[in-house]
Parts: sequence; C-alpha cells; structure tokens
Amino acid sequence: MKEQLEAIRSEALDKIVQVEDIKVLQEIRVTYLGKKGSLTSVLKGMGKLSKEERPVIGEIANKVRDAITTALNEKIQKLEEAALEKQLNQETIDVTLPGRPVNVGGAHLLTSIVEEIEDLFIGMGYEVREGPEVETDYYNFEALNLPQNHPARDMQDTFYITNELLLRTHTSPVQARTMLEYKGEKPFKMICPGKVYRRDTDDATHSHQFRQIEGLYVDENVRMSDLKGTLDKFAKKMFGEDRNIRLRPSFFPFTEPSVEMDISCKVCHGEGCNVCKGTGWIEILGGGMVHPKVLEMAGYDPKVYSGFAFGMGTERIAMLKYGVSDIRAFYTNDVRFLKQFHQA
Ligand code: 2U9
Repeated sequence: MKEQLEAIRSEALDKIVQVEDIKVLQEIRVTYLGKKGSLTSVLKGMGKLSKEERPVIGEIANKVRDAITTALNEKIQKLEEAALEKQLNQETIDVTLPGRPVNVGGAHLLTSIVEEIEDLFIGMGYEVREGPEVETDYYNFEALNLPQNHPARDMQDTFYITNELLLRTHTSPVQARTMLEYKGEKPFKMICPGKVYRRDTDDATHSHQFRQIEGLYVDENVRMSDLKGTLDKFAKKMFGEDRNIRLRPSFFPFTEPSVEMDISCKVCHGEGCNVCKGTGWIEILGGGMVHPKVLEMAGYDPKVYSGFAFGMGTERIAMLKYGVSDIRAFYTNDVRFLKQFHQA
C-alpha cells in the first residue's frame, strides 16, 4: 500500500509539473483527491490493514494528499499570476503618447459681439430684454410714431404675414413693450439685442435678416448730453480709447431731435483716407431723444419723463471692428472665416 501511495504521489506531482492549464489541474485534483479519486480508493482499503500498519499508512496517505494539494495550489496560483501579468502587460497604457486632438468649436463672431456689448451696457446699469420676432403692426409701427401710410410701412420694406402680423423690422417694439409693462411709472435703462427682417436684396452690405442692438433710457431729466456721454463710452470701449465721436443731425420718426453718430477713422485718425472715403469719420449708429408722442403712447408723461434711445446694426459693428467686408460671411458659416475669431 505504501508503494501504491508513493506511486500516486510521484505520478500526480509529475503531471502537475508538466501541465500549464488551470482547467486540467482541476481535473487532476478530481482524479487523485476526488470522492472516486485514486488516493481515496487506496484509503478505502485501509480497513484491511492491521492495527499497527493503519496509523503508519494513514500518516503517509495524509502526507501524499497534502503534497498533491500543495503542489496543485501553488501551480494554480503561479498560472493565475502569470495570466494576470500577461493581461496587465497587454492593457498597458502609454501615458506619454500624444492625445488625439479634439475639435473644439467657439462662439460665432456675432454672438461674441452681442455678449461684449451686453456686458458693456450691463456695467452701466442696463437690463437686457428680448421680444418676439413675429410682431403686430401696432408695436412695430404705430406705437413708435410710424402711423398708417408712413413710407417705412411699405410692403416693399416689410415682410407682412397678415394685415396685422409681420416680421419685426427693428427691435424697437421690445422697448415699446417694456415701457407699457412699466406703466409710465418706472425709470429704466434697457438694451434689446435681436434679429430683424427687411425686404432687401442681399449683397455685400445688405441682408434680409440681420441683427440690431437698441438701447433706451427713460427717467426724469434725461438729456442729449447723457446720450452723447453714453455713446462715447461705448465707442471707446468697443473700438479703442483713441477713437473720437461726433453727432450729426438726422431724422427718425421715434426720436426728436435725432442724431447719427460717427467715430473717427482708425486708419487716418480724422485726416481723411480711403477707408473713411476722405471724411475722417465712419458712421456707426443712430439715436436721439425719445419723441414725446412715443413716451405718451407708452404711458409716460412727457412733461415729467424724458429719454434717449439709440440703435445699431450688430453686423455693421462687427464688420467695422474686424474689417469684414461682406456681411454674407456671417451667414455662410465657412469655418475658415469663423475660426479667425475663436479665442484660444
Ligand atoms: C423706442 C423709442 C426710440 C431706436 C433708434 C435708431 C435711432 C437707429 C438704426 C441703426 C442702424 C437701425 O440697424 S439700423 O438700420 N437705428 O438709427 N434706432 S433711435 O429708437 C427708439 C426705439 C424705441 C420706444
């Protein structure tokens, strides 16, 4: 029996040394140590041994079982470690490899310009307001002192939807709505950026859809000098502290008196050159004191309140600031054009 046990030990250990597969090792465990395994069947025959032999053989059998178990466990552990090592090596990440570049977009130039102008006016106490692009004839024209038969109401200039509804031709109805909301009682400062629509033929300087930013300040004792100071601040912040402004008389139905504002040419500083067509000045926006009729229609007493208003084309501001010569570049979205204005 002793010889049998020794044979089992050496056969099992030989196999364990040779096998390189965990599954096969588990099968070896069953073959030698399982319920029907060869070691177990030898032990079953121990009943036939004498009293003296039994503990001796029992001890040998235990040693054989321990030797096989230890050899199996060690080999399985060794194979598992090797498998893990192999997997870790395969999954190694080289952190020194350069990353794949990610295409990062950026704000459209017009969006950036609007945000810049908003920040500037918010800093001067203005609120930013928006309103509908489909407007009523009343808010777009009537409330702004553009009565029936006024030439600006012409079908040639306005996209009418019905007799009463139209695509707004300016952002001024947002201001009319705000004044009505404040019921003729509250002084306020507001700007309203937004899209407007006009029946123009598109070319380098015209678009049937463009953007405006308009401003309105209503309070007691608002004067033309307040408008001039505000617009001077705007022009210098937007185009550079070395730029000057001038106001020229003009006409708008909703302001009286009305003005147009020029800034000094950045190329010739007022001397006259090609850029400013020899005048030394470039027109950038319009404005004026709110017409008493407009104040009155919106519920503000023109004897108590006065106000100034101004309006500018956002695209025009962007074109002048960045030297863009064709307004259509803003809408065709060629990334080569757009990318130039992305901040790093
Ligand atoms: C209310 C009262 C007055 C808004 C004004 C202008 C002058 C102006 C143009 C500039 C270029 C429009 O984009 S553009 O074609 N705008 O010159 N806008 S005053 O005046 C208002 C608005 C609302 C209640």
